[in-house]
Amino acid sequence: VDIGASTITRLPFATLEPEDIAFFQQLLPNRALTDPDVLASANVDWLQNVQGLSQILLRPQTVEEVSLILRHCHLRGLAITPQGGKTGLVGGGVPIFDEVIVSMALMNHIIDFDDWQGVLVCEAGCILESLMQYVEKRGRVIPLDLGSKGSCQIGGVVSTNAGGLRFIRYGSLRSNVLGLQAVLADGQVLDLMTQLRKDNTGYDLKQLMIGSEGTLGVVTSVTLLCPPMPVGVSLAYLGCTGFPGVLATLCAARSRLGERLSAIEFFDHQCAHLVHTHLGLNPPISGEFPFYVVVEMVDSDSHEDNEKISAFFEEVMEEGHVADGTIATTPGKVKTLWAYRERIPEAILRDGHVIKYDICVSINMMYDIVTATRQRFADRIKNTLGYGHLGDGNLHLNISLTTPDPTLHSDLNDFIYGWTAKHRGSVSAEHGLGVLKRHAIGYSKSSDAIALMRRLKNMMDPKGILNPYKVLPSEL
Ligand code: S2G
Ligand code: ZN
Repeated sequence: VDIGASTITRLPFATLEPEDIAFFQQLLPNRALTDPDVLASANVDWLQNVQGLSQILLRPQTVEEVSLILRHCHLRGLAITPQGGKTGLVGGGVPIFDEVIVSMALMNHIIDFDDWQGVLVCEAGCILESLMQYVEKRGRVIPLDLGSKGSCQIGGVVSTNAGGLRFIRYGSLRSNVLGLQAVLADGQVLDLMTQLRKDNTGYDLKQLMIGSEGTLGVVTSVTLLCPPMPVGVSLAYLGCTGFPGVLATLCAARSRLGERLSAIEFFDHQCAHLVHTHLGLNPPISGEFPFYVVVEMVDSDSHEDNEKISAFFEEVMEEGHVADGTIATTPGKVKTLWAYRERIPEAILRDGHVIKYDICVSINMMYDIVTATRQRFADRIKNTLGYGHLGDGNLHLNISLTTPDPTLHSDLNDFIYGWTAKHRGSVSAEHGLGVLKRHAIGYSKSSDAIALMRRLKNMMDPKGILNPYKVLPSEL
């Protein structure tokens, strides 16, 4: 099959036989689905970039069932695709051919919550937004926030090592996931569930599962450290006349707001225009600017918020970094203003066929590639958009086309990945590699590193049945 800019050939895995279906239906009564409508949805990713051919969707409810599924598939040589909320952006959560889909959706129970430490223990299929609601009732927050919170699952975001809007304050899932349980390729259950902040006994095996996108094991449960919920949240929505003003605003936020800074995002005029055009959101400030910055701060004292964020706003205005802006200090207005940033991906999807780049480079140069791409491909693309997590140097460069164009996609890959490699950046900052970006891994990792990853994969999954065609560039 042709996917993105490359062609993939099915590997010699077994094919599903009636005996396999009988086994699965006996193991999972009414939860081993072969209905074509159910499969039609399960086989395609959110961005509609990847369309698999799976003939069966399994919905286990317990880790024992996941273990027996993998044990059977391993013995038979059947490939599997673990599936969470299917909100991934690189085709990691859907089959490429007829892999058996193992959905975690029914494993959505909260197992425990330790009030003393703020540690949540839950199954992999829990939806992020429901976990947010659960812990916030207990005075805690989930240390990540994604636009897809309404449907992404904790097992999927951990397997992807997603970043999101709160990364600058709470750091990576690699530090906030304290433990996990996963089922290995042969069905063995690896129990690394711990609620301890510190455990330095041997190799940190959970880190193999975090970010490996279901290719080394199927995550079935997670233990997550949840920081205290801030009382006061306020947000500034700012218009800047140039990218130097964006960078100066970041510096001012860091020095003026310090540890209270909980998020700082930017987006360009093109993003703001599409959010207005395609989603009908009227701009919150008058006047149009080349760039916008959203700054969120949190505090334990809601009274102080207004003073702090207002002083910050006055400073960046006086310094000339910001030309206009507005401040929100009530939860409702904060949520309204976040929509201008959070819904950019949704707006872009309505602009045509979208090609997404998720790169990390030094913050001061992160917009250079947007300008360079816009100029170099002006006559071949509809819109070039730049937005992302300013504080992390994580740019989302999105290109909309009137129709898909594999040649153009390949030219864009060469140009953008080449630029990223030249500036020693990462060709995937938070979305993972999946199937769409696995061939780009060499722009950010040495051939020795990739060879070691391959040896690790072959040791953990000798038959290669776990989420094949993903993450690593080839099965050889
Ligand atoms: C973001 C969400 C997904 C996308 O908005 O920060 O990571 O479409 C993205 O890029
Ligand atoms: Zn992002």
